[in-house]
Amino acid sequence: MSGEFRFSFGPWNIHEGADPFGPTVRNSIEFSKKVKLYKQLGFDGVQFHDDDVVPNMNELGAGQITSQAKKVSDILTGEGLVAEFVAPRLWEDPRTIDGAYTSNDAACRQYAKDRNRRTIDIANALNTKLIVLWLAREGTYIREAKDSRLAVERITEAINDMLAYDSGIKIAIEPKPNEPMDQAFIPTTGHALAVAAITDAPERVGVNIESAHAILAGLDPSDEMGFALAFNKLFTIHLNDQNGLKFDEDKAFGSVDLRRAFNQVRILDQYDYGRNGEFVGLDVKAMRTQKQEVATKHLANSREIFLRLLEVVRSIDKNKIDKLIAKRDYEELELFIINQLMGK
Ligand code: XLS
Ligand code: MG
Repeated sequence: MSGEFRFSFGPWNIHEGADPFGPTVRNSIEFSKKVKLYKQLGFDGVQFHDDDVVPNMNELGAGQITSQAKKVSDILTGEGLVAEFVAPRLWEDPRTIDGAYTSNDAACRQYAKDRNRRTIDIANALNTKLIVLWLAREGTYIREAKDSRLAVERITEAINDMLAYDSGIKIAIEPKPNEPMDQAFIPTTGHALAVAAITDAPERVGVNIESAHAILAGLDPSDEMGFALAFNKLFTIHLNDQNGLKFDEDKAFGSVDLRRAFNQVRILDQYDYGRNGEFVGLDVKAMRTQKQEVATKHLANSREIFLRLLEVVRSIDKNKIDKLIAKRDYEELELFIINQLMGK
């Protein structure tokens, strides 16, 4: 048994380098140029935010949005690429300042639902049935600002609205414990799957597990993946790395903790990830220090590290692991794993 791995990333992963304390340091690359880099870097799938596909979508009607999205679909086909998913960007518009689905303002909540529907239209135009929901502002800066029970009901209601709008779509909730909010309502895989269970179509709601988000929640990403796999809910993944509990760093996969990365690759391979068409998605950012001409290395490098770890995973003597587990000699097992990672 083994996984089958195809890789994807989003156009936002080729980034100008701005951070909250400084402006851009690299020129923007237009989508028509970015799209040409995918195959060169070893990728087959494109992840999208809705407005990566139709930038001015809030000014257009449904029909116009669909026809613009179809043009992007043709570009992908021309490059031999497929769209992996579309995610509604519900954190930049003035109507999402206080959250989208959990905003205290009914008109803003309605805006978010309407926007979801257009996101689904775009997904259909791109021939993908997967919608990712990163619930960016569904949380609080101060505890008293929102009712946490009502918030979960509102998130569920928004998801139900999407499920009813299109009976073919699947939704992958991407949990994250904080940033931009102080506290998020759906911080972990367990929370996301609990919400999935109370929706109108639980079998169509799963998760997108991002390594850095699990780490920010103090959890091990491979255990989060195992949890989702136990429920058949690992619809997609966002691999990256994270150095401790700080802002979301989106570092290259495996660049901080190789063993933690090894365990993610291991569980994915062990449980045949990708055999139902799932992608190995990356959500990585180039360091701000990277110059323009080398600002895509983080993508190719993350993929290379994944594939190198896959070789390590597949070359490991499983009998040896089983024997050490049977003897309960975990110190020896630890040294064995570390030696494998050190190429010994
Ligand atoms: C941010 C998220 C975002 C999603 C897509 O932390 O990772 O990039 O993956 O909306
Ligand atoms: Mg992500």
